[in-house]
Amino acid sequence: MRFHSNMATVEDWETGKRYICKLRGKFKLQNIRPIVGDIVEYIPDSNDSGRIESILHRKNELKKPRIANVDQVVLVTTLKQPEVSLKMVDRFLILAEKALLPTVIVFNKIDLLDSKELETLEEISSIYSRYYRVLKTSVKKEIGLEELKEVLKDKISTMAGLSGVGKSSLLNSISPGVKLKVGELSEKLERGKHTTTHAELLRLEFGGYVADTPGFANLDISDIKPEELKELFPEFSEVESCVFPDCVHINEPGCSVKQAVGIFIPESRYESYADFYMELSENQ
Ligand SMILES: Nc1nc2c(ncn2[C@@H]2O[C@H](COP(=O)(O)OP(=O)(O)OP(=O)(O)O)[C@@H](O)[C@H]2O)c(=O)[nH]1
Ligand SMILES: [Mg+2]
Ligand SMILES: [Zn+2]
Repeated sequence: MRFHSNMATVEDWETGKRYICKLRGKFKLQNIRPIVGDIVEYIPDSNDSGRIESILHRKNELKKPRIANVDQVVLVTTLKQPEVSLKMVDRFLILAEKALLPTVIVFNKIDLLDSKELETLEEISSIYSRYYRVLKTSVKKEIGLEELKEVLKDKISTMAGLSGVGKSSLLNSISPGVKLKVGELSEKLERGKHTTTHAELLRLEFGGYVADTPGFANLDISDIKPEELKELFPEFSEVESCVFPDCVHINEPGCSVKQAVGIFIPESRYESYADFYMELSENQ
């Protein structure tokens, strides 16, 4: 469930009882470490302490936030306070696609938007809504919270998103018992202050688990191969085949993806693709 000063809080699968567990010395020797979300075998040694013996195979794993075995990711983002770029959203989405994790995109703080900005939000959400479930929420005005509960109910989920977008605030408002710490934004930069410092799985009163996680400032995509990138944009799979079967959709003639930009493929999504492709090719 969480780590605290090198001890892990383990929740028993059958009884729901929690144990503060030491890790086995051999984990350190083998350079392995359990992470939040891991399913482990443990031996209780007294009422509420014990020792983790082994870590079971992870069905999936994300690096940022660091978590294992979730059913889905809730990516929280904002147009204002902080202003999160679509490129950052797209960066996260390719990492989630690579981890084969379904992602729900939550645009939070919609109470801060005027009518013009709300129109912009509609346009942006239509970029994503064909392939991802999109929610619009406000903690302040209690908008979209029932829908978020429905998304989380009876699943194991993780929150993800930049610092200050309202991940902890959203969880406090749908499950008040969790009492998570929330932080102001820094005034000048309108950036979050990394209030949540550790990932922690929380049990939801209405069923399911969700991890609150520290906000990230950047996302490393360098583990992705340039040729593999096109597979991580679901909209590309809908267009006809390009003339060259190994087309990477950058400069090739007869490229169906490029022809579909602005029609089936939103421009900002293709721009992210081309940018990431360059970045990954340069790294290579
Ligand atoms: N206006 C408005 N402010 C919000 C909303 N949700 C959260 N906030 C504010 O945004 C600030 C940051 O919220 P947090 O919940 O701490 O953000 P976080 O994503 O958990 O941030 P980290 O833990 O640093 O990653 C707080 O001052 C919240 O009160 C919202 O819907 N509307
Ligand atoms: Mg937080
Ligand atoms: Zn192509």
